[in-house]
Amino acid sequence: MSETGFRERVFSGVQPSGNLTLGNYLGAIRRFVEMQESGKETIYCVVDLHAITVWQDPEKLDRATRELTAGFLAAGLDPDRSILFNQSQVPAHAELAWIFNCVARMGWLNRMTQFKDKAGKNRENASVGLFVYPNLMAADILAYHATHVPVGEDQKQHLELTRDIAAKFNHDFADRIAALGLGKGDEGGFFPLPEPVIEGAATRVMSLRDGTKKMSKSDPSDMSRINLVDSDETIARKIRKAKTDPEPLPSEPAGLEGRPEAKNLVNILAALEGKSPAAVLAEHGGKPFSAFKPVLAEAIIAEIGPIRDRMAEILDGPAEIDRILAEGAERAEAIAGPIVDQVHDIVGFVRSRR
Ligand code: AQP
Repeated sequence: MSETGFRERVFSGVQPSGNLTLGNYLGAIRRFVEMQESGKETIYCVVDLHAITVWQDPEKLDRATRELTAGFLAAGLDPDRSILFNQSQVPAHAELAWIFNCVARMGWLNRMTQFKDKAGKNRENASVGLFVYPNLMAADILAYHATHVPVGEDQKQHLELTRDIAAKFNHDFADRIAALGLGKGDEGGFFPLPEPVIEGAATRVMSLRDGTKKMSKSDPSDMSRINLVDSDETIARKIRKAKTDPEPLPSEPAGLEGRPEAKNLVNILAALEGKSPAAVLAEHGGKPFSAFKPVLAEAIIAEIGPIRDRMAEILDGPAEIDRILAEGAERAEAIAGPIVDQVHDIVGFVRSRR
């Protein structure tokens, strides 16, 4: 139990919107695996409702969902220790998201930089779902009363919005929450204010083609990212061709300022080796990229190679993947269902079917 009166619970999700990248792995999934050891309850979700905020070919979405689940399992998530499921199998997410659509303010969503980045110049043609994506993310987290959310740096703003939604709900319905005896902790709120867990040297892995852009599954250039399914040869080639500058590596982190591509490659090696960027530079400072890149490629292959091979084995048994997702969805529903029922009571909906 945390000091806020809520049970410590971890929730996070990944979209089945393409092949998992090294960014998703270092920024999120590796942290998910570590958090299994934290003693907190861990819930991890393949967020297919989020994926369809941009067009997904239905013939490919089911495969992408199973592939991502295989990626979770291959990376070390254990369905006995964590709840693993796909979002659309648990109706509580969409239901609570609607209520949050009525709590969140237009002005809050207008400030979300991810919507601006993803909608780009074509804002008028973006789906309404893409605009309210952060409300669904808040519902994902708060439907479980989750207290900790491991994410990459890019999701920080959405986490802040989740806290704002939780605080506004707690405030707007404070009297009702108290009257129903549903408040927790010193503050007496119904929802916890969840903490982002953004740690390590690779909270924002950048594109291999442009060190100022995030590495992303949906980047049109495959050379911009390392996919978890890439062969050893492909990984080595992508790192060899990764954009850099002509200078050798500096011997201290200050020397990386203004060199986004160099900084990115150093951060990736630091994350893989569990070191600080300063320690990586103490070892490799002064080397040209022609000497550094093979070391980096080898470290990536050593980490990703076994996961890729295990993923392929797991994907040979799609029925087992579906079984794990179904069982996870039932366990998830058992937590989120009663919480969303209580939200209905708080809001004032009639629940005469109970
Ligand atoms: N480049 C990154 N570095 C560190 N962490 C990252 N994450 C994503 N990219 C990086 C983290 O991975 C988790 C899952 O992300 P997501 O699938 O929900 O969506 P996203 O953040 O929009 O990731 P992508 O790869 O860019 O997907 P697309 O291209 O489909 O939009 C999150 O915790 C995220 O922070």
